[in-house]
Amino acid sequence: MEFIDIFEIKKGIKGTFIGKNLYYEEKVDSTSNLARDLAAKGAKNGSAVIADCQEKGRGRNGKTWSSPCGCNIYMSILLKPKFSPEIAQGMTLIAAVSVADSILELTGLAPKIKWPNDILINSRKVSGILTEMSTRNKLIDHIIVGIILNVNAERDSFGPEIRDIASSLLIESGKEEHIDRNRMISSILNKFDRYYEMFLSTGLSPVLEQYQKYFGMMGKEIEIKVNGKTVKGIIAGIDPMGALLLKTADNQLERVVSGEINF
Ligand code: BT5
Repeated sequence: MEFIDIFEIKKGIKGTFIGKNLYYEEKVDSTSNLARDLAAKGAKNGSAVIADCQEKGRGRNGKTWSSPCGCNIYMSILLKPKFSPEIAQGMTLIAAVSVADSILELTGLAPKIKWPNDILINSRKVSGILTEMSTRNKLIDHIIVGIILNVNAERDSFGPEIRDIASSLLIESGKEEHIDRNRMISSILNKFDRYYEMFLSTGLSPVLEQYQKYFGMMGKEIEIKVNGKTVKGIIAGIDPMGALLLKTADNQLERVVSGEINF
């Protein structure tokens, strides 16, 4: 087993903003909850909260996220931006390309992004992102970008309900040698730092360009649940705000901001 070593992670941080302040706890209920508490106590914009395991890791819409100890990355990045709440969802895309780039660079595996927040390898989920926003008077108070990456999890660490759909970098690499989580964390934070700077200066387009490289879903026929209603269509792209564009049967272009895709 390899350990999370905050000094190693710090050594690998190249950016000047994201991850400059790091918080590490061995066990938490959820790194995103801890990030929220730290935000209330004045933690700095760009801080990252990392844990070795989570007792109540959560996904979207109250779904749970199994978070065993000693093998994966559970991390939340705190942002206190001045941009408008409508573009906050772009943070999910920034996190997705940061994770996908890091996987490709450090392991040579071929990640695919399933819009909006899943990263798959060989059609199995290895990573998920949960972006949560808190607003005050219609302005953003803070955003917490929660990132999980299954790095060295073994197949039997996944419960039966996810064993067929989940995987880890170690499993997909087919190797025995564990992947260094510290290097992976620094890499994700460095890439997030770079893409976030680009986003602040030129908007989401450079991020989207990179996102398209990993987006294996163009032209696919899908069903998606939007506010309890099922919408069917062919994926036509992603717009400059990060929303999914669907061509429906009556040839309309429908813009979907969030939802769960079924093929
Ligand atoms: C996500 O939710 O994919 C976002 C998960 C974000 C978790 C991070 S960890 C750090 C931070 N702290 C938190 O408390 N949360 C964030 P969603 O798209 O709703 O996907 C949830 C689904 O993923 C579940 O219903 C399962 O099908 C599947 N799943 C659960 N555990 C998994 C695992 N260990 N590996 C792969 N898939 C899993």
